[in-house]
Amino acid sequence: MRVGVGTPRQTQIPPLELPRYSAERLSGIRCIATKLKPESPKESSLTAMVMQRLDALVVLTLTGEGFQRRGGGAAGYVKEAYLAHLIPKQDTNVDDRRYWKVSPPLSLDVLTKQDFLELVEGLEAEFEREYVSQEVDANQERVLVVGMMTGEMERAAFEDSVAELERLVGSAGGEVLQTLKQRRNHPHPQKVVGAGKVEEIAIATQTLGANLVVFDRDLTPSQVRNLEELIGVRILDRTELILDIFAQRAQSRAGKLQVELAQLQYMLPRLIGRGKSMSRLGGGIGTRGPGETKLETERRAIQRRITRLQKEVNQLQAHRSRLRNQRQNREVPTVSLVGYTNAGKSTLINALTNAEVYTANQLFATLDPTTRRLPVPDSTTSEPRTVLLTDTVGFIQELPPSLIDAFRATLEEVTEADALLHVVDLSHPAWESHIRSVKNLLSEMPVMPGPMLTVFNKIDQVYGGTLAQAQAEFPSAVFVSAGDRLGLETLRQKLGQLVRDAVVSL
Ligand SMILES: Nc1nc2c(ncn2[C@@H]2O[C@H](COP(=O)(O)OP(=O)(O)OP(=O)(O)O)[C@@H](O)[C@H]2O)c(=O)[nH]1
Ligand SMILES: [Mg+2]
Repeated sequence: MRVGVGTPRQTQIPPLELPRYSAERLSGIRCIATKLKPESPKESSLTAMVMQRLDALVVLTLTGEGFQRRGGGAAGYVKEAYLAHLIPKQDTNVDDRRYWKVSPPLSLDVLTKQDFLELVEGLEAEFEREYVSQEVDANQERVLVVGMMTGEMERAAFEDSVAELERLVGSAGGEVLQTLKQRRNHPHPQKVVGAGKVEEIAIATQTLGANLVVFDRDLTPSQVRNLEELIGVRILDRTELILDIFAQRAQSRAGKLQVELAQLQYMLPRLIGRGKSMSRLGGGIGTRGPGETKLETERRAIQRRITRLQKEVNQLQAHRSRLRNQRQNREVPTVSLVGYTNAGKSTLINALTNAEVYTANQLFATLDPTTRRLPVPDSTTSEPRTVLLTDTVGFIQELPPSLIDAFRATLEEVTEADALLHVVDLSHPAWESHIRSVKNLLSEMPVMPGPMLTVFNKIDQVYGGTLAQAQAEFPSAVFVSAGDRLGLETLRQKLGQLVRDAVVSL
C-alpha cells in the first residue's frame, strides 16, 4: 500500500512509475482521499485519476465530529462517500472532457458492499474490447500532434505548418489520432507548453491510446525528458520526424550514408547536453560513475562514426563532381528540378522523359537523384538539342540544418546545374510560402545556382482566381499539369531558351 499526503493531484504517481500503464488496462491502484467539505470530487482530482488510470477513486467527506465506539474505534466522522472511476471511450466526450463517472453521495455501508474487483474487471474488459477494435494496424504508430503558436506567428502560417506536420506523420507511416494546439508567447523552457496543456496531452494520450506525441518544433533534451516523464509515451520533435522519413526512404548506399550522418549529427549535441545537465545537477557524490563514463564513451564512438561518414560523403561529393565535369565536357547543359516536397517534380520528369521515378502523395517520396536526357528545341535554330534533367530531394520549410549538411552531395546536383526548374504546386493553399521557403533554402546553398524558370504545376486542381493571380505575379512562368500532361510543349520550348541563356551567361 502506498500512502500519499495531499490531494490526488499532488500525490500523483508519474506514468512511467505506475505498476501498469497502457490504454487497455487500469493501473492497479485504488485511491482513497478525504475531504473536509461535503461536496463531490474536484475536477483536478478526477483529472489526476485519469492520468494515473486509477482503478477507482473514493472520496470520503468528513463531518468534522465523531465519537468513539465503546471498546474503541472511531465512528461518525465520515459523512458520505463518492466513488469515481473511468469510463470507456464510446461514452466519453473529448470536448467536454468527461472521462469519468462519479456516484451520488453514498453511505459508508453501501460503499463497503461495492465489489471493486468486479468493477475493475468489467471496466478493463470494456477498455480492451475498445482498444482491439481501434487497432487497425498494429505496426502503425498512433500519434498525437501538438502545435504551438508563438508570439509573432500568423494564424494562417501556423495552421499550415500544423497541417504539414500531420502530413509528415502520415508520410512516416503514423496515424494522427488528434491534434492539440496552444498559443503562448514563448515556449515553456522545461515543458514547451503550459502545465494545463501537458495534462490535456497526457489525458488524450491515455484515452485515445496514443503511443507517440510529435511536437511542431525542435525540443531540447531536457524538454523531451520532462515531457516523457509527464506524459508517459515517446516524444518526438519535428526534425527527428523528418529524419525518420528520410531513413525509411533511403534506398541507395549514398542515401543511407547521408541519412545516418544527419541523424548522428542531430543526436550528438543532445547527448552532450544531457551529460552536462547531469553533472550540473549533482556535481558531487553519486553523480560520477558509470553513467557519465558510458555517455562519454558513447559520445566518442558517435563522433568517430560521424568523422568516418563525413569522409565518405566527401568522397561521394568528389565522385559526383567528376561525373558532372564529364557531362559539362560533353557540353550537354544540365537542368535540376527543385521545389517544395510533393510539388510534382518526379511526376514532371516522368511525364517529360518517360523516366520511372517513384511518385506518391506523401512528403519526401524522392531522396536519390535521377538524371534523364530530354530533347528540347533550340531557341534559335529550333533543332532539337539534349539537356540532362535531374530530379532530386524536395525542400520543406525549416529543413533541418543537419540534413542540409549531410545531403550536400545530393544538393550539389541542384546547385551546380546550369539552370533550375522550380516546380510549384499551385493547388496547395500555401503555394506562396512554399516559393519563399525554396528561395530561402537556395540562397543558403554555398554555390549560386544558374537561371531559374518557375513552373506552376497541378493546374488541373486550381480553382478561383489563383491561376490569374499567379499569372499576373509571375508573367514569365509556365503553367502545367504534369499529371494530365498539359502545357508540356510550352515547357520544352521555355527550357530551350533557359539553357541557351544559361550557357550564354557561363
Ligand atoms: N492533380 C494533380 N496531381 C499531381 C500532378 N502532378 C503530380 N501530382 C501528384 O502529386 C503527388 C506528388 O507528386 P510527386 O511527383 O511524387 O512529387 P515530388 O515533387 O517528386 O515530391 P517529393 O519527391 O516528395 O519531394 C502525387 O500524388 C502525384 O500524383 C498534377 O499535375 N495534377
Ligand atoms: Mg519526387
